[in-house]
Amino acid sequence: MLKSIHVVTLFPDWFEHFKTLGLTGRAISEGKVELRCFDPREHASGVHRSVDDRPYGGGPGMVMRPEPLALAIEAARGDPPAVVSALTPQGRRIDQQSIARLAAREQLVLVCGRYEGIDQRVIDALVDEEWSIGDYVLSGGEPAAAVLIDAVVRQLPGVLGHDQSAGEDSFAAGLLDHPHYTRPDCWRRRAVPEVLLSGDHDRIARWRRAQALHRTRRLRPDLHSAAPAEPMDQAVLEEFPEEFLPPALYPEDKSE
Ligand code: 4HQ
Repeated sequence: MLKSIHVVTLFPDWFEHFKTLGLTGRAISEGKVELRCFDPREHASGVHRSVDDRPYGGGPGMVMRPEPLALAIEAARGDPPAVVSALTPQGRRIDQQSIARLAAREQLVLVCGRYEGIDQRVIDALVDEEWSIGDYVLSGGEPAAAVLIDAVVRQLPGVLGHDQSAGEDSFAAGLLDHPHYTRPDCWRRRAVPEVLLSGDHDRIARWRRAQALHRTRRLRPDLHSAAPAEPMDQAVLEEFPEEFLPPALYPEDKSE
């Protein structure tokens, strides 16, 4: 189970607030997981401590210089060396299954590139795997590392509240979540679905399962085909068929 996350970044400040906030912040302050940054600039020699240089072959932008980055990665991976993961657009797309596997490791070493990227020789020599958060271009790997860390840390035992559990997330079941509602029961003439006010917890669970199935089939047919079916699914879908009309508007509402 995950104990420590080492982030190689030219912007350790990026993680200063991040590591204090929300679920991740609590997990760290309670000592359930440790987050440390390793800054290549601390390994850069010379008065200018420069960490980037112009690309061989010409062209716009700069490339991260190999030696300061390599020294930071070597400090971060420790001895014996942990698996080193870089956040890059070439990487394998992260999904919930990969998050579960990453959360099962003892240590994560996450390398965040900046500028046009990392000298390929550092990737060849020191990076074991590459991960991407999606097909769009970031200006640095830091937001991608933060996404990975957030998703991984909420998997750790005791990080979610006792009545929640990462294993019961709709996504863990391969489906999108059902819709959520809170008070008031009528807001701007929109009512909360009647079943949620019924107090019948089995019926509520069946309604939620039906909504998750409807939503996933409509919005993400790819996920829907891959999701494991529950024995009750057919019955649940007959009890709660997809509604094409929005719920009726109430004549009056109780919103503030
Ligand atoms: N990067 N998923 C870092 C990304 C990216 C992504 C572009 C990585 C810039 C310097 N990382 N370089 N998408 O867009 O992980």
